[in-house]
Amino acid sequence: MENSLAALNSAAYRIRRYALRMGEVQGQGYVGQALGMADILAVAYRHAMHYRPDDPAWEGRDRFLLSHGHYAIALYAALIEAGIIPESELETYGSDDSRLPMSGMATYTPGMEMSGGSLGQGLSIAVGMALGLRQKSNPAFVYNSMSDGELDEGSTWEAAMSAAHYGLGNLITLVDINNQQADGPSSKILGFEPLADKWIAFGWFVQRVNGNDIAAVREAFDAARKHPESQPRVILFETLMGAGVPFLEERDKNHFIRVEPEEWQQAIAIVDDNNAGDQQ
Ligand SMILES: Cc1ncc(C[n+]2csc(CCOP(=O)(O)OP(=O)(O)O)c2C)c(N)n1
Ligand SMILES: [Mg+2]
Repeated sequence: MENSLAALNSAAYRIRRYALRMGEVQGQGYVGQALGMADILAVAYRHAMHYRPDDPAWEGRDRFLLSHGHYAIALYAALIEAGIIPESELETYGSDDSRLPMSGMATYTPGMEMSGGSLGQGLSIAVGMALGLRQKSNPAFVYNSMSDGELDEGSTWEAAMSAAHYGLGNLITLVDINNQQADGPSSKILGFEPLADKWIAFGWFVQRVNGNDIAAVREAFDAARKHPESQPRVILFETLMGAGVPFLEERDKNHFIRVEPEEWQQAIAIVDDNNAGDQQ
């Protein structure tokens, strides 16, 4: 699916809006991550990935693994944008019997390819899936979305090494470098730089871009898909938690957001205004 930058910007706007509404429904949530990744998810679901909204289990689909299961709100917003989940369902977010629980669960939600919660698992699962697809001559890509906190997990690097060993050109990893995790800035908790050099040394095709610049994000997805070598690909996205809502961007601690009840509507009004400005 090819889309103009204007169409991708409006998709990112809607993803932000859906995520904020889910935050409002529960009064709290991992909304900063969803705002930070909205541009990446818009490009993934409106430009890069192949899927059938009315048949989410279609064998030819590209797989999107949410390794950072606590980002579920971000993926639900993208799945609504993709037409896989109806918009009305966001009103059920986090409630009993909802298909949209607080952490990603593969058995609950169409389009959720793995159950999350325990960090550092996605890349290993993605390696297995990519090997399986190759075995079946299925040309689909596996996208593994992970957080910078997951760089602290040894399993991530074991999987990175095996992906290169097996020459998995059908595997694309997206790393959300928001430089935050539960206990503070990721780079202070466990330094990960020079990050591009590390992935290169592990045998990957590496790009590092601003994850909130939708044109750069689109270019990076295209280059990752078209890269001619049989090697796995990683895109290191630098993102801003809370992107698009200045009073959320500026908070010190954004890992889990709980704001005053009226502030959700204020945040929605800000993204609505930005979107209206973009359209003029
Ligand atoms: C294996 C594992 N260890 C610890 C946790 C607890 N935990 C939940 S979210 C989180 C922060 C991880 O960093 P990141 O995903 O970068 O945080 P964010 O960017 O969302 O603030 C941690 C440590 C977990 N879910 N799984
Ligand atoms: Mg982080």
